[in-house]
Amino acid sequence: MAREELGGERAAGGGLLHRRALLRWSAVSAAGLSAERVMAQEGLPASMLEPGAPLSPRGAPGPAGEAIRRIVPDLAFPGTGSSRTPVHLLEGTITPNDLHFERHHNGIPTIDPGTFQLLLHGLVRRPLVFRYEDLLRYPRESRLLFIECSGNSGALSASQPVQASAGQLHGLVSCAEWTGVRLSTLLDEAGLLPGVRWIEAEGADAAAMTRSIPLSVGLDDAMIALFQNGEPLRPAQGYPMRLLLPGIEGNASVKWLRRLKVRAQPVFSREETAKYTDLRRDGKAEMFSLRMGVKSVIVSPSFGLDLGAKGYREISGLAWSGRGRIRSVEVSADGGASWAEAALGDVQPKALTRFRMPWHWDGGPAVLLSRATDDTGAVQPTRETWLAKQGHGQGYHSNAMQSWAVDTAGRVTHVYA
Ligand SMILES: Nc1nc2c(c(=O)[nH]1)N[C@H]1C(S)=C(S)[C@@H](COP(=O)(O)O)O[C@H]1N2
Ligand SMILES: [Mo]
Repeated sequence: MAREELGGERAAGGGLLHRRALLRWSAVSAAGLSAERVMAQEGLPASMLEPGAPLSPRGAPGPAGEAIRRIVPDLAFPGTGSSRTPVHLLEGTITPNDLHFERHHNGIPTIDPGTFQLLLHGLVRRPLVFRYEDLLRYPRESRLLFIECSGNSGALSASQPVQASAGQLHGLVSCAEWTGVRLSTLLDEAGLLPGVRWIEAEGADAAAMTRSIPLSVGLDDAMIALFQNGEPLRPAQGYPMRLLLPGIEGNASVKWLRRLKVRAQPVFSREETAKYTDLRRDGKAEMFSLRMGVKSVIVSPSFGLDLGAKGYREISGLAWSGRGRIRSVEVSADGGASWAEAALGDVQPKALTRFRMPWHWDGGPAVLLSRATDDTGAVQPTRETWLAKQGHGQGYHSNAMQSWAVDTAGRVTHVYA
């Protein structure tokens, strides 16, 4: 363990340091060995004494990577449910494809891209049919975008804080570089007729997932995604093609997309009436509350990732907004009494943003919280504010602030601050 000297000024209570704090790490290890003595005492490591492993056509994670797994529940119908991204075990903002969360309503269909077709019909001048290979010939764009299930963080509506990892609580969000064809390009080609307001999207899975998308969303930045982090979509993510609606609740990004019907009215399908609506206090339900709110979560430290020795640590987490870019993330180490602004990594609209906050843990109890603001000025609500709008038992679209308590032993638990 290296010793550090704090060159940065305190930015808020509980040991938060300025986000540009300069830390001067001492070059002396805990055992008091200097680098020269280590070099002199130990010969070359075994890895330098024989040739390494051969090349391979497809790489595999090393032991540390292999241990990072999606959180998969035990289900009666294993194809129907969701697996979560272990956000607390990952760094940066990009979710590796084999760790992207999954939400399937009736399993992953097997689809032959050679015969698969996307139909575009309804209130258009020319109905069109696209084969996969046709779409591959259209102009493409690539964008870093998150997908978040509107059921994500639903556990925050429980009366007692659920003791679970950040991945278990918030892992129905992932972020990838998606490449595909703008939906507006295809709509332009088909030619919209007057009176068009909605687009019905239907998946080719056994759930026949069907959603109505407002035309404004379809004409804005909606994409037919074909590639995910550089490779063709994974079957779990909708291969050969999916709708991808930046910033919109994940459910509407219909996977295995087989049909788009341009309409004057919404379909009022099961997934936009019985499900994915927001029951309010007055007993009415909001429908088509599609845009995901501004949100942040601290993933390190978090439940299951206890603190070791006191001293310097980085508090780090993820922030995102369905409305655009993250403008700022504030962090508190004293349960919300004082706040300091975190440093932000690369900030892209409707994508995950990494935030980092230097912290000197003095070994005392602390309550960690984060609060994001997006570029529309929207601020992440407290849990109380968020709950005040929800009808009984509602958990969709939870973007409330979440707190972790740290005790003197460094143990991290979920608390309602
Ligand atoms: N055809 C189809 N599309 C679908 C679903 C589905 O079950 N079938 N699930 C939806 C839900 S609820 C979510 S949150 C996202 C999840 O996308 P992912 O599995 O790629 O993470 O896909 C959406 N698209
Ligand atoms: Mo979802």
